Amino acid sequence: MSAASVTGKFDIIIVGAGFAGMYMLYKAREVGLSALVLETAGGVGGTWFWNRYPGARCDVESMQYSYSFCEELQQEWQWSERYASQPEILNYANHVAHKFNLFRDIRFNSRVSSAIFHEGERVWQLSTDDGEHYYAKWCVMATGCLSAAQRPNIPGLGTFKGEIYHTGNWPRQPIDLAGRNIGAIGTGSSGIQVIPELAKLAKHLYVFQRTPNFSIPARNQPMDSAYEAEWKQSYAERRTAARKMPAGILSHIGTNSALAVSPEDRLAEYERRWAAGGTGFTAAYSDLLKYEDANSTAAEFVRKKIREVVTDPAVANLLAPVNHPIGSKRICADTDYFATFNRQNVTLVDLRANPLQEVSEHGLTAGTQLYELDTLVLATGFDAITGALSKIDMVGRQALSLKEKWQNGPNTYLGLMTSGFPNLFIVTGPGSPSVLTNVIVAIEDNVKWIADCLAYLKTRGAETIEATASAEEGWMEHVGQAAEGTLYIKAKSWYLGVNVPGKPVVFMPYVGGVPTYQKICEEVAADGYRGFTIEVHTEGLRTR
Ligand code: N01
Repeated sequence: MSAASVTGKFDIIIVGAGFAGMYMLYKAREVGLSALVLETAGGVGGTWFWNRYPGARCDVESMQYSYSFCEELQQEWQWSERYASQPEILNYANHVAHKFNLFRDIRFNSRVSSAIFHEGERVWQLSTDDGEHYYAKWCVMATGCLSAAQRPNIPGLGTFKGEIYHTGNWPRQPIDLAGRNIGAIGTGSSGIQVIPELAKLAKHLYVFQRTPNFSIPARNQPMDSAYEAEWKQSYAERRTAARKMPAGILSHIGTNSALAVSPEDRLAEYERRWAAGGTGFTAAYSDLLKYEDANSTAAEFVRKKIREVVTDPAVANLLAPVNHPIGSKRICADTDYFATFNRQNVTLVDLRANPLQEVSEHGLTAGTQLYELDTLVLATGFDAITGALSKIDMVGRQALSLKEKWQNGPNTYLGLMTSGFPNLFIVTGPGSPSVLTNVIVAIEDNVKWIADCLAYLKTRGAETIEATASAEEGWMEHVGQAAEGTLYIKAKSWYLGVNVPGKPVVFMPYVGGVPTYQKICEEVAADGYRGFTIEVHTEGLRTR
């Protein structure tokens, strides 16, 4: 049956056809549920569907940034580079959707605008922008952590006569940026990837920087066939080993304190990691994200490297981050980012000294200077982790709205459910490790847990499952305490929501790491879903 001809009633509705939604659909079928996926975009891939900007690339190695649930899939797929580019990851997502026949249950171009729980019938009603209504007993929000692009509130932005592109919502059709005067705002992971590519195309590129970021060379390269073969020989074992690592990434994690080794040994280790490339740099020592004095050894090393690459000392100084510990904001991986500022056609504009005043018809004014531009690229990030959920008008029991419930910050139990919203699961929700990991590992673990839970509920004829308020309170306290013990809270980052005006400032991901989190989730399930209320319908009575 094609998605266009199905009726609006299902066992389960999944919102989002990114890596989380696709795997959830696969697992829901295994449980024997009728399922529909609703997706805003015109295709699968989630964040990799939208982030099509030049230079978009994953910073987790290809051999690891992929599904592990199917041996045949991981053996047959061939990655062409150490770090896969956006088009290749999108091809992979499409390959998976074809291989497992997922398309037939996905309805594209369907943005869910509301999700309402009807308490009497114990059913979720999901309504889309185009006026369709769908009903299901179970609902899974697979809406992604970095899927709600954040446009800055700059005076006059709407008056600009040139084109404006957001990296997180890049057009599908090719755009010609050659020979243009381009302005780029934002120097996070997206900015650091797009800026070197824009510089190659632009007549002149102006980079408007408010806060510099730490970035490590990616050292991307064509896939080494021997390396690929090594992985494929023992893929399953390697995936298991990766799940024993805090970030779910198989890597060399230093167990020493940065301060327990000699300065010479420390320097050698940083040099080795700098040469190897990639975000594993901050895993050199066990306390880099715990103590500022340990952290500053790594931060100073990177600042020195930036000063070595950038020829103009004043520009190098502006690019060297000093206002946050290295790794406390998501560390970036780049290809020639710092060297880009040696180009004649690139100018760095320091927005701290010359604050952004306005955008007008022909350009952007920072300080007192007008920069005339043809194109403006916004690499200004996302309303992360909760943004996609808060765009949906979600109403649970007793007309409780999620916006109201989360007005002081998101509350969940294990990141998987929120009390007052029965039968509604979240994949990589706030309070789970999500963005601090190889997110495909986090997705697979969450989805598998949800599918096992649904099978358990099905066997028992359960009507509802809901997190208890006390389990949720206890979990959020634990999530908060775990973050307090780290340097993550020392940076004004999107992890805390500070990049979105008016968003409550709360550290959203769980820093406990994949193994600890997964152990807790498994124990909760083994203990009959401790902390959840399960309602079973027996002979006309509902029991808990
Ligand atoms: O967003 P960001 P991103 N005026 O929030 C600036 C993942 N990702 O899209 O720091 C001027 O990090 C803002 O400045 P400041 C990855 O997890 C992964 O780059 O607020 N500037 C900052 O420089 C990443 O962390 C990959 O002072 C303004 C930038 O915009 C996450 O996505 C690739 C401004 C936003 O940086 C988000 O990264 C890409 C304003 N009004 C993304 N508003 C890979 O896998 C914002 N800024 C490699």
